[in-house]
Amino acid sequence: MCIQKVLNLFIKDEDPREESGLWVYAKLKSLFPEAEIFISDSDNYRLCNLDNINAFLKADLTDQIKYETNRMDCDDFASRLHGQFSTPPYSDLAVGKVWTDKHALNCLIDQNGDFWFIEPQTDELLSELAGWQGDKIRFIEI
Ligand SMILES: [Ca+2]
Ligand SMILES: [Ca+2]
Repeated sequence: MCIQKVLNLFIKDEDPREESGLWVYAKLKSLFPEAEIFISDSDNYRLCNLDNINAFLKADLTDQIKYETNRMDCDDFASRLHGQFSTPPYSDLAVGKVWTDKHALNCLIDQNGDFWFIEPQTDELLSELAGWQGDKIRFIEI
């Protein structure tokens, strides 16, 4: 799917579920009580339609970039993908960046209120961390 078609999906997302920053904070804190949670926006967040997110991830080329130790490794993939979601019409989506004890990756909250990890190196959505991604969430910025 080309990026213009992906843009249209988000522009035409006519009945999005939105929740406040406080709601997002409470959701994340209930899932990861020991993690530091940083909420960037005071406005409402648009919860993610997973079909649209998968179309976005398919069109976006972050996962195609060649891995290089330090210069283009997990933190850079996660920052790049978070950046790709940081212009309208995507920038009010509940998509963020996560640091675990071993790894950096991304996350989202879907329209059912469920939390997902996004692995920016493979475009996979995961309900739980795989072992190599770490055991403990340290920080989430959303
Ligand atoms: Ca991709
Ligand atoms: Ca790096």
